[in-house]
Formats: sequence, C-alpha cells, structure tokens
Amino acid sequence: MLASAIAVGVLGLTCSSPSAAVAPPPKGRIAFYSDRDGVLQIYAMRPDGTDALNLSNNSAREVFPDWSPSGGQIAFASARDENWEIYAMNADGTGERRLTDNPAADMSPAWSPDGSKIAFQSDRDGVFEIYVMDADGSNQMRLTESPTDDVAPAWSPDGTRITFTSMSEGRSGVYTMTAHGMNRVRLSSAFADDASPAWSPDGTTIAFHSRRDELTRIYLVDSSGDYERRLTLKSGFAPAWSEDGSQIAFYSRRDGNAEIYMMNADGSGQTRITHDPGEDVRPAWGPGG
Ligand SMILES: [Ca+2]
Ligand SMILES: [Ca+2]
Repeated sequence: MLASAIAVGVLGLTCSSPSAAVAPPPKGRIAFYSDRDGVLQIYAMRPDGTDALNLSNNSAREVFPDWSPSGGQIAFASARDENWEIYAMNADGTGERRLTDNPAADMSPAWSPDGSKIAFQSDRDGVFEIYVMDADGSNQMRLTESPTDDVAPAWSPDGTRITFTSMSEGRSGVYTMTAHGMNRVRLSSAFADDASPAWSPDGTTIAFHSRRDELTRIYLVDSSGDYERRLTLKSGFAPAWSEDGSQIAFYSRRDGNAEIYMMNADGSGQTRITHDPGEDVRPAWGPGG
C-alpha cells in the first residue's frame, strides 16, 4: 500500500514536471523574415506560429524587422532600391515609407524605447558603423568611429545605452555604449563570434549568440558584463525578448532548416513555432508579449 502510494507519487511528479516547463500562453506578435514564398520577406505571426502573414509583399529582399514600441509600426531593411535602405510600415503592411536614401547598405534598424529614434548600421563611410536618425529618417548621425565593423544595434530599455556587435578586437564581441556613442565597453568575455545582442526589458541582462565550440548557442550576460551563462544546449541564433521578459524567441537549424523557436528566459520549455521548409530567421517580438 505504502509502496504503491509512493509509486503513484513518483508517477505524478513525472507527469507534472514536463507541464511545469511549458511556458504560459504567450502574447504579442512575432515578426521575422523568411524565403518561404521565394524571396526574403517580412512576416508576422502569433507566438504559436499561426496566422503568419507576408507584410512587406515585394519582389525584393526585405530583412531585419523591428517593432516600434507601440507595436503600430515595423522598421525593416529592403533591397528594392538596388541597395539596402531602411523602411518603415504599419504593422499590417500598409503605409510603407523609405527612411534612408544612400548608395551604401543601410540595415538592422532598432527603434528607441520612446519611439523617437531609430538606430541602424550603414557602411556609407567605409566599414559598417552604428548610426541614429529620427524615426522619420531625418537627422542621420554616426555614433561609432571604428576601423572595423560595428553592427546590429539594440537599445537598453531606458534608452540611455546601445548594445551592438563589433569586430574591433579581431573577432566579433558584444559591446555597449551610450546612446551618443560614448563610453564603449566590451561585455562578453570570449573571442568567439559573439553577436546579435538584445537587452532584457528589465535592463539587467543581455542575450546574444556565440560560437564557443562546434555550435552557435544563446547566452546571457549581466549588463555589467558579469555572470555569463549558456541558455541553449542545441543551436540558437538572434535572441529576442518578449515584452514582459519572461520568454525569448530565437531561430535555429536544429531540425534541419531555419525555424523560429521560443523558450522561457531560463532556457526551459524550448518550443518550435514555425514548420516551413523555407529559411525562417531573426524573430522580433512585438509589444504585448
Ligand atoms: Ca542605402
Ligand atoms: Ca523553416
């Protein structure tokens, strides 16, 4: 009797622990880009992978979506003008407008937390540097001046700092600087192709991906530069936080082709949310999530 009660207890634990790892129903919409319809385009879907819509709907390549803080608009980069330019559109794909007009590659837009500015990368002055402009494309200004590439800007939630990827010490590393381009600091400890940083909504942590052995995986580092830890054992790229900070979307080729996944912010509950033979990459989690 006692033995069977213990057995039931153990069985009960075994049954309940997988469900304990499952994330609560996620909110918001996830934008990403994919070649599922032949050419790279911007899509948005529910966090369960349903209702995926082609928003940019163009014959040119369109990549790197980023939501405005209100969720009403999406900035992205488009090759429709024969070189990369930054565009913005309403979240339903209407109202497209070009924000940059430059023969160089203008890419990786990142909306500031107050919605007034967009940081981006451009090689208009030779190598890639980080620039910032007003959200209507005016007042374009360079923030970095480094002999090697500085790319992939992302803002701190209070808008005072920008994290980015730089090649300035030989291999790519995760750095931060002030929103005016000052006080540049390297955060990640390894010279291991650390890239694609994303600041947590509470400001304490930066997620990024790094190739420290045979796989590129997702890591966290405190925004002070301390306490690095690995979140994924399988491959993972381009982490993007949900608005409440409880979950992280990313992409991985762990199942054969690039798909979007999500997980809890502690790395548990990793779940695939796209199921398409195309390349589904670079998620950006809109507000509400
Ligand atoms: Ca351009
Ligand atoms: Ca896919």
